[in-house]
Amino acid sequence: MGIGASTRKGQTPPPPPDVTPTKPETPALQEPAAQSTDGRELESVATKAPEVHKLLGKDKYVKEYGAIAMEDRNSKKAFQGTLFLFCARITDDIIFTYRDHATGSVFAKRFTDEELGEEKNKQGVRFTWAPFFKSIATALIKSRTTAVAAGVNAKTVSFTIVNKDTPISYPFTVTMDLVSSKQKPSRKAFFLYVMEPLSRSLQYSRHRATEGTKGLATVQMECNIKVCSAAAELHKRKVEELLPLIRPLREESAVCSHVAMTLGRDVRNMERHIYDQKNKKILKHPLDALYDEGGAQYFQHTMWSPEHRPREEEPDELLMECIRAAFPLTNGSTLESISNVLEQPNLKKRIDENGNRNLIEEAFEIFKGIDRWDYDTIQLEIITNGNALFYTTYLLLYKMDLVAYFQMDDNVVRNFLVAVQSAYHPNPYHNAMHGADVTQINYYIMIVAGLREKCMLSQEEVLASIIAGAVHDFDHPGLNNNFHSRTNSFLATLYNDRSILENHHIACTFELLRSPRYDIFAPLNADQKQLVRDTMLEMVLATDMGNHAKIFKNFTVRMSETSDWHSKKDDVRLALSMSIKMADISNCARPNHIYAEWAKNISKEFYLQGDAERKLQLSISPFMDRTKEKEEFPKGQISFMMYIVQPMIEAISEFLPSLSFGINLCNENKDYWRRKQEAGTE
Ligand code: 8BR
Ligand code: ZN
Repeated sequence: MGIGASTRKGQTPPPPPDVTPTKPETPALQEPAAQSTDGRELESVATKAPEVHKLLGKDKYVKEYGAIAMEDRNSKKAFQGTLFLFCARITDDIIFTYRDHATGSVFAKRFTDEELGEEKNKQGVRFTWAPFFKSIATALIKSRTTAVAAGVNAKTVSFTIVNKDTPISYPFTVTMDLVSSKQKPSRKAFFLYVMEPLSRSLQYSRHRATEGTKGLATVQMECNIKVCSAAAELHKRKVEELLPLIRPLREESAVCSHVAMTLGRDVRNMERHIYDQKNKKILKHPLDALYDEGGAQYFQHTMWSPEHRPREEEPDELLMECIRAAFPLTNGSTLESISNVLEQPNLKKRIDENGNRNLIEEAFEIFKGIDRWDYDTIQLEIITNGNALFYTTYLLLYKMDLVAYFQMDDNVVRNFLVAVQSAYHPNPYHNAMHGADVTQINYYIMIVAGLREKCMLSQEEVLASIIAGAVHDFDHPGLNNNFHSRTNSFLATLYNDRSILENHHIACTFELLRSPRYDIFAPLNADQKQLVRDTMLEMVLATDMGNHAKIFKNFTVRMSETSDWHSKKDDVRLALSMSIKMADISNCARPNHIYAEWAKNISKEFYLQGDAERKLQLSISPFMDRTKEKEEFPKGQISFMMYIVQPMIEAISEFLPSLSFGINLCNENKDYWRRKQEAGTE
């Protein structure tokens, strides 16, 4: 039986009762509906905001029925085709659809309220809306119209608009355009113009059959759920179709990014050497000056750590100004529209004169993703010549309006962020780009995923959390805590083998903050300073993976005991610690092309430590022996994900459910290594 069967005689809903208008009908629209375009796609339909319609009778005769479907009896053959009239979900547009049974072609015409008003006037229909809709609905229910070909790519249906109180009637014609055919099938069009009204029509019949037991709202909701799951299925299939095409391209692009990133780093190092040679002496970094005065001893972690002479980069003045112009987002502006500020006359002129438009535009494209889990730190690092940490943190401080709120000095903020960034060594993994990555994901968990609301964070805590992300691996030498302990390094002695590096990262940061040039917290009062400091200490120290089991257990116990995460300071700090810890290892739960890049980086760093251990005739730490890379590294990553990352993302998803997508991503990354292992054993 064809599609038209859903409205067989006997199951056809009865004609709607007469309307008794309670208020005068509005002839023209008060609020015009959004402009419709012929090629509207499912996605855009789904994201449009609902609108209040104003056409009297539309609810009753079109919307309430969901869909009125009729058979076209034009031909002698039964079920020649089916005509639907219904309101689109979300947009509430009125849609006429015709599906021809013989050819499978689908024709459709969509009207916004405004467009239908114009069409009604154009065709000279003088009646108000109620008789208009009633006449069309009745004609459809009683199969009193037919779809007639209007050329090859269109069908026309004609209605007679009557009003029982007057002898006059008006003709009204709708021409529907071809939207899907055998030659050019469109699954989306079929779904939107046939499946959706059909399932609504079925639901409506069910509602009639079970009247009294289920409300119409429930039936409509059930119908919408069905329609949405079918749409989701459609999208899933499309994604599955596209994935095999995208994967190799991503891999290729990852290789290019990696080369660009490594070359960028080498070039910057060369530049430093050339500069030093030319100047015959090494200029003192302000941090070194601080250490001369007896601060934490900067480069004394171990003689095995490669020499690092921080050089402060000059951030791009105009790019910073554009960031300040775009953030905080003001009423009505969205991340999508931030590039509009680049067209502000004063900025536009200077950008054009300065010649940095490409950099600024590209950076702004990346900034649009600041609220996304796949924010492109790697690309930002490449295009800004190694300044991803600076710009990401600078942007976040302005986006969260913290600079204005705490009356921070913009120059001090710059000095501080430049110094923090330059304190990161050009290690393969623990470099400034990792700092940027952790800052953004920690921000994501706090602001986008909802930790701030759940813990009712104060502005001081938000500030502390952002800065904690930025500084959390400050001056990391690329060798881990265990190496420091085993080699009796200066820092191991200083911190008594307890969270050696983490103590160093945060101690150096506060050492830097002692100087007015860098003291971004100077405007805060004593209590605020204490709160920021305590929060930062707790967060950065929590990144020591040596304390992972303890912190994780603490968190799961508190999860089982309480749902109030804001009343006790310890709970707030625990939640923030989990956030930065998750961010620190989040690369394993990021899209595979991002994860693969970080995995490559961490393996390089592991092998450099392994080389140092070999030279020292120490036993080589697990997963750090480059001669065993092929068999050990995938295993190590799989175990790390299974025993550390996966439980972490699962626990944090229970805490903030919107993060649960990370579980699948982590599984995909595990599968990535399993696939590689299988390929290796074939
Ligand atoms: P840090 O970044 O603070 O060092 O903490 C993360 C630690 O987890 C790394 O130093 C490393 O020992 C371990 N790790 C492993 Br194993 N694989 C990792 C990965 N893919 N990403 C991040 N950390 C990883
Ligand atoms: Zn880290």
